[in-house]
Amino acid sequence: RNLKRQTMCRGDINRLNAAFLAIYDSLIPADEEKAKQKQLLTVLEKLVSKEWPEARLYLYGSCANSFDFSKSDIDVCLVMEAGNSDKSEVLLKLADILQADNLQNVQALTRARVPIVKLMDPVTGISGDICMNNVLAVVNTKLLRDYAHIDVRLRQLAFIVKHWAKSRGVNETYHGTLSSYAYVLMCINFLQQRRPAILPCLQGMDITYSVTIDNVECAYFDQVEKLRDFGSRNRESIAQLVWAFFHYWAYCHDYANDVISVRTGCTLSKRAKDWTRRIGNDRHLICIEDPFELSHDLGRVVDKGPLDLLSVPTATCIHGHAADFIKRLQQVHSTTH
Ligand code: 3AT
Ligand code: MG
Repeated sequence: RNLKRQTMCRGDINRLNAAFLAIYDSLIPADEEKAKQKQLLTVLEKLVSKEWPEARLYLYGSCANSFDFSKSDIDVCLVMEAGNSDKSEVLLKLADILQADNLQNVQALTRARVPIVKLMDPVTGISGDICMNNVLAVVNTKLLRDYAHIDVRLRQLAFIVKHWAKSRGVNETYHGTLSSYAYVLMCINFLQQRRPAILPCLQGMDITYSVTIDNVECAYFDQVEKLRDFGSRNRESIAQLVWAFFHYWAYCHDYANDVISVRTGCTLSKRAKDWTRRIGNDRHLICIEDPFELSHDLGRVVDKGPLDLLSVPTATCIHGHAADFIKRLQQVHSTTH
């Protein structure tokens, strides 16, 4: 009987694996789409260098960290010495240049927390945002991309989690929920803590890459091609990991006292970071340390009553959805036995 039960369980896992991998495959952008993104970047580079020959453009965010879904917008960072002009002036000028070149829906949002110019390219159909001198984002993009190269299960898990978060409406910082960047960090931290570990802690290893940006030192081991076998002792499948991910964040993480920390590969105490009470709008209900800007809590945006979108606290919501999810898995399980 036990043997039969085990075989059935494996059957369930295989079915779930196939379902998750099908979702993952359906979300991966096609090669032509990546080529179009490069084509648009080249057009933008030409326009920018005519006005500012020293300026450079970098892709960052999901289009460059390998966690992008098909048909995503691109995030571009303009890096240049602004001289006497401030960011707003440069972005307004950039918006004029883009408009004159027939890019569409061009809009300079100079008062946003991260000022940007929005655009849509009628040739490739791709939309994007251009920010300025946000070099830390370019570097944290590289960190995420490097982690993704170590074990394919990170990309698979992050796709499923992002897909879940977007479908559930819990991936919108302006509605008091977490950013995609925060969810990917939760995936990395979770895989660092599996036993055997599936991901290492790159910032705890020998340093092979180091840059200092705005007085923040960003240093870690980036020769990830040498770590391709790192997770091979752990044979967990994507279905097991998705289940374990929700189980871990629903029942095992101590939200009241702990901080999620990819930099250390484990958790830190909120007390040590002094993230124990609300300061202004920063509530520190779910604490996620930025891997480089250590005073930056990516969970600080999480609200207790995420405005009109959700009527329950996000933390409870994440627990609730995960609990739902697990209940459903258990139902699948019991109906097949
Ligand atoms: P989507 O595919 O667009 O949902 P993404 O990976 O592009 O996901 P975001 O749109 O949340 O992620 O953010 C774009 C990039 O900006 C990702 C990261 O490099 C950087 N970033 C986002 N939020 C923060 C933050 N709070 N602190 C530092 N960098 C951030
Ligand atoms: Mg993005």
